[in-house]
Amino acid sequence: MKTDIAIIGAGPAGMLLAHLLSQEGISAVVLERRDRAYVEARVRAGVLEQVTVDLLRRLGLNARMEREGLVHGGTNLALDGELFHIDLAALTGGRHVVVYGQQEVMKDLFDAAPARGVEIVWNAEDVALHGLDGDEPIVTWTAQGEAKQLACRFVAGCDGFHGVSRAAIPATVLRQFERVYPFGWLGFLADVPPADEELVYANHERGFALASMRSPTRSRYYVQCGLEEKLEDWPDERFWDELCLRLGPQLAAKVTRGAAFEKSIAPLRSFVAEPMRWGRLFLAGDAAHIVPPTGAKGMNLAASDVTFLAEALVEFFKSGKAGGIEGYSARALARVWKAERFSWWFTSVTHRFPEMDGFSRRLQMAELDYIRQSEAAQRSLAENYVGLPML
Ligand code: RFL
Ligand code: PHB
Repeated sequence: MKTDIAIIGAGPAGMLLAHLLSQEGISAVVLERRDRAYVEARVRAGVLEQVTVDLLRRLGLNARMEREGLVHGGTNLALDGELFHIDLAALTGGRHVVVYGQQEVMKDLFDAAPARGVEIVWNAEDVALHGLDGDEPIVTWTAQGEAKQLACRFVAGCDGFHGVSRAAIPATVLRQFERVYPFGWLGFLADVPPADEELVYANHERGFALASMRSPTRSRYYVQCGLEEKLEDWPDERFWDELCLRLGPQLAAKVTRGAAFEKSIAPLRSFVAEPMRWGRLFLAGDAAHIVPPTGAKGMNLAASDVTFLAEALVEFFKSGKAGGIEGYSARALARVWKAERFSWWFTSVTHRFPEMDGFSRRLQMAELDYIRQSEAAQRSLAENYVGLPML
């Protein structure tokens, strides 16, 4: 087998890149370790930045998102139960976010793949990358015990945090920067109407809580939890009680309880690998960086990375110029680090840290109170939340 770009991983980064390249007539094959049902069932991101919405429009994969996505021109913060509104649209010259689940984005990307000639190899086991520092990389894998290989011009490592691509960069070249947070998020998905029309990020003395949604009839809620906690420790009633306590009485009165059909615990981490290119290998999305979910940036960064990468590859294949390819890592990292900063900051002001003393707690309260009172502070939050420009 032969192709221009071998893409490792059929998550948002890999599939968006495959569609972008196919639109420009550049051939690509996506190699995915799991099957489609598994990838589609993973409950993850919920909020799309303008950049991601624009990308789906450019690809002509926006019909269902326009129909079913919920446009949010504002969001809310809560401090010990007291709510205040951040008018994202007014503060950013009319920008907004769209609530449309990652699962729905993936379904749209997979559904459109066959008609657009986007080739996906499912259940590709033991993917390995070879010859990345030469001109003719090769990707090998096994399919039902049979050895396979793909010759290509470039490899796009879109295989997430636990993939093989980042590890193919020599340790002497790769630099990794990391913060691990001493807590996780316990997430609940239930078919009950959301408590509010918009999201609510709540800082409470007992810990962080988030009220989010997938549709007018499906709610997504999170509470901060300890890393040692297990799902068995959280029967539905305990979750709803804790959530309501942290959201405060005003919002709790509007919470509809119901059976959760998905529950998960995700640890929080900030991570960046530099550079995002080595030889003929490019990293994009979670393969290169992780943000804590507080800023809702993970999937959106995957979308901005592959937008930059597709631009560089198109330039190379259409005009033979390598400038875009050589500049990809620096260009992507400049945007990534700003999202890292925002996600770290938003996590720091909304969560309870185990080592927190009275002084740190009061600084946190003062910072949130400052945001409530200062339009300048609200604007800074809003412009980061809706997504910084693609420079
Ligand atoms: P993915 O989605 O992890 O996809 C990588 C794919 O590569 C495959 N793979 C391999 N394939 C072949 N060979 C190998 N050796 C392979 N190893 C792995 C995997 O099976 C998988 O299919 O990475 P990608 O494409 O970079 O996309 C990143 C996003 O999925 C992620 O950043 C977001 O989900 C993060 N995130 C959020 N992002 C947002 O933009 N907005 C949000 O509101 C938001 N909320 C969240 C989140 C992530 C969460 N969790 C569960 C970590 C909320 C949560 C709770
Ligand atoms: C979600 O709905 O899953 C979600 C929303 C906002 C976040 C993180 C997750 O910041």
